[in-house]
Amino acid sequence: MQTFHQLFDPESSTYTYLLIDAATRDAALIDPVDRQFERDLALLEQTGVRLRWILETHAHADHITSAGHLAQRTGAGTAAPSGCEIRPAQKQLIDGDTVTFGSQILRAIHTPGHTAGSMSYLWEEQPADGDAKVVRRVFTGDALLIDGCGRTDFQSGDAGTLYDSLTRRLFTLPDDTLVYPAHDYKGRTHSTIAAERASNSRISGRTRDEFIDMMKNLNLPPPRMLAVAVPANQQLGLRDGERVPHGV
Ligand SMILES: N[C@@H](CCC(=O)N[C@@H](CS)C(=O)NCC(=O)O)C(=O)O
Ligand SMILES: [Fe+2]
Repeated sequence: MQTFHQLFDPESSTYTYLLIDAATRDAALIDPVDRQFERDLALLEQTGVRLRWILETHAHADHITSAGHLAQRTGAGTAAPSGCEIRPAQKQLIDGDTVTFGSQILRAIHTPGHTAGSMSYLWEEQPADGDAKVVRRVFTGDALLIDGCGRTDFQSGDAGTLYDSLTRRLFTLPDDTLVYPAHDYKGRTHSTIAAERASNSRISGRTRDEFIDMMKNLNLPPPRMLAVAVPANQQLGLRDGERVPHGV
């Protein structure tokens, strides 16, 4: 069966990822978007999986998550970086924590800089057939984007910290690690650590100070939903009085 699905929300250019353990049909979902709720439920039904965990890479500033409502509907657990103040999430992740679904393991790598809490998640997919090759994917949220990186000019952003996360944590992963970001604004789906280390136009060839200077001068307009999205996402998209199950 297909064990990996990459889904796209065109309005915010957000990628959502469904990861499946073929042996047990247990699954994990990363960064779901509220307006894609029905699409995601349909995919869960169509694939016949049991959703174990819904994970957030950070408190997004540009769209609202469906994590809370999907957890209510499916009974899945919710996991979020401990530094993101996403209080209703059942599992508050710190660096090195793991989340399991079937025989698969997702490992949290703290990659602050876009926001202080931001996490990347490493999945070394264990094949159902013991002889097949392990596929290594890292879900980088808005820390590392394809030929780019998350901005550092709002929330708890810090360019120097992002530089350290990129160069010391992500670029030290094996070359063939596939990079799957939370957004791409140009239709690209994925990259590799080797390619980003060699030619990411924001980072490669820049010293830490040069990177900080360049990030200070990006002058990007704020995301349209910034003021609404961050507080909503810190509640997993739940409204007053709504709760998520703590069942896993
Ligand atoms: N135009 C988008 C802004 C998107 C945006 O700022 N995205 C953030 C992620 S939350 C980012 O880090 N972008 C990196 C960049 O544009 O270089 C909106 O209004 O939502
Ligand atoms: Fe973001």
